[in-house]
Amino acid sequence: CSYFNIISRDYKDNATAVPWFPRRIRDLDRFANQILSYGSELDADHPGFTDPEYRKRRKYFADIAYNYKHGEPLPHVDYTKEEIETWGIIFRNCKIPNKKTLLVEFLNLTKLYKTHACREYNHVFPLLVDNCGFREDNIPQLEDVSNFLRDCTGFTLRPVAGLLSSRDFLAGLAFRVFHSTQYIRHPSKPMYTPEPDVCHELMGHVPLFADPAFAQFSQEIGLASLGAPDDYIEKLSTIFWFTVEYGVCRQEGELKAYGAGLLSSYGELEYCLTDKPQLKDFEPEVTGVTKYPITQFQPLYYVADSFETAKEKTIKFANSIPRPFGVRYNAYTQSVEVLDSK
Ligand code: NLE
Ligand code: FE2
Repeated sequence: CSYFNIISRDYKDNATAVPWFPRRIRDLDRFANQILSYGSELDADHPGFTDPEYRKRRKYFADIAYNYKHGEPLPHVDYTKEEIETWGIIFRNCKIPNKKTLLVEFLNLTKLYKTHACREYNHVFPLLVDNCGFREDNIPQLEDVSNFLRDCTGFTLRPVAGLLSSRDFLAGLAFRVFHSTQYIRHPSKPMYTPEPDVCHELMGHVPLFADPAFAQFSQEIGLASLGAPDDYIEKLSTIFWFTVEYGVCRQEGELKAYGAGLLSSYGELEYCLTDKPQLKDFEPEVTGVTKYPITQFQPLYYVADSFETAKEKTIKFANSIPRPFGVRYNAYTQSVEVLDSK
């Protein structure tokens, strides 16, 4: 077909060519071959670096994701007793040793959601308990969760073998596809990890992708990224960071968390609504060029009025991206249509 006339895959050799992007949902299969680092390669400061069992497990998860093809059921995983325990700690009864009194405090992440999570999150979470096996003693299967999301908003999950480039990761969102890890964090550090894991995906991202307005907002970021120049990919992934990962919103005059990195971390969820971090209104132009740390609590959060206004602002920003064409998603064929002008 004539799809690829204007789009060159080896754009790096040709500064004026439009970077390649997926046009059909099964084109996402190509990303598996171009991951930046394989999921079993751990840095020396990773808590699992010196744990051979953990590394073996990470290799197992990376391999099943690497071999996954669009349309297949998501691989079923039998989680070990220890892995389910780690999940349980995060899901419920987080034990945090209090250094001052030397007592062990029993905290409850799912309790914290009532006061700290946005309305949409609290609406969906009980549905996940009822339909997808969200329980303290069970790590939900990605296949069940993906089917649930498909029913709600058409979002689906794909397992990912390692770190994707921002360009590839964002492109998935254009198809309402979310690349999800399936391994779990190392048991020595349950309260906060800088790296995504299945707890972060399931407790953080999944509930929001079941919300229609949020799903649409996420897809807009993805569509804006297709064929965009590198500096705009950087801005879009920064916008993603300050919204989908670490977004805070105002609801009935109160601040609430909707970012997945907050909702999967007891420590940061509590911290983000204290008076310690700085708050600014979400404005894509400004937000998109803000620097942020990736291994500690965020010093600054951007506040959105609603997912609708965040979406409108993002669409406006997307229109400023220099691209010689427009894009439109065709949900019937699960493909991206390229329009002559924007
Ligand atoms: N800090 C989050 C957590 O501990 O669940 C993960 C963030 C991944 C971007
Ligand atoms: Fe994430």
